[in-house]
Amino acid sequence: SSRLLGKNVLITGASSGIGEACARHFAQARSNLLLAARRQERLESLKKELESKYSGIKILTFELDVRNKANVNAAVEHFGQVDILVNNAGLVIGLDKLEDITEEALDTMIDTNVKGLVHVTQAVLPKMRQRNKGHIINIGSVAGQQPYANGSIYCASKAAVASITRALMHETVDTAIRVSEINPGLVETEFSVVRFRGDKNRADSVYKGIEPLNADDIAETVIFVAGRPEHVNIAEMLVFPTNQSGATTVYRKP
Ligand code: NDP
Ligand code: 8X3
Repeated sequence: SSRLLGKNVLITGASSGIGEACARHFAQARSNLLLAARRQERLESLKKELESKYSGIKILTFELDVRNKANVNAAVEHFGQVDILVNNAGLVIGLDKLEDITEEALDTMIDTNVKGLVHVTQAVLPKMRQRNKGHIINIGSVAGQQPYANGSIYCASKAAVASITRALMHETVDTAIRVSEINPGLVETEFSVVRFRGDKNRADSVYKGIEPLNADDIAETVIFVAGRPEHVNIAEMLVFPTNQSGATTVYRKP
């Protein structure tokens, strides 16, 4: 959409999966990219690739761990004006019963998916309020609407994202700032590899017998949401692969 031309788009978790695909799609729409993640070398090679493909767009990268508030503030300072924030950085660790979840996994999920999203939003929002302009797009999950066994903390973290998104929508209702949430079902990214701590075979089994969404499918929805006219806010979207109907209801070809 030409509405995205020249916009400054901050994408957290742009080093992989949905965030990386969002970077490609916003670049194609001639937006400027502000790319953040812990693995900065990946951001640098993405930047090189997209700069050579699309002339005239500006791309900045920043090594960011969203769990660290000072690091977040430094990133947002470095980036300058943010027109669109895609709060995408997030992860799940393990598929475990509540009593088996380690303190480290608990902290990692809550600190990244909830506190990290809050840190980035807090860093960006005051300037959006000053300008009375801006769009915050949060990546939630079907898991935030439908908790499933062995997913308690991840599901809770995404339920928190839903609550924060809706509360913020209320808090900005008297402004031109838009707040949106996109809730994907199964998307094949590095998500399950991270979940199973690098066990690629186990990760692959999550997508056996079903054609999952890919990162581009979700990036297309992000672009759609971001590209509506300023008086239109897509408040919420739930996006499934065709053979998924709920968090754990998936049809798999035998
Ligand atoms: P990936 O693992 O492919 O990407 C996750 C991204 O998050 C990476 O770029 C990673 O970058 C970044 N990230 C993780 N921790 C941090 C951190 N502390 N600070 C900064 N960046 C961080 O998974 P997806 O693309 O699938 O995940 C993106 C979002 O989509 C997540 O919020 C996830 O919960 C959500 N989602 C995914 C679904 C799926 O089925 N895949 C379904 C529904 C929602 P780095 O490691 O370099 O920091
Ligand atoms: C990711 C989807 O169902 O694996 O949010 O939790 S699920």
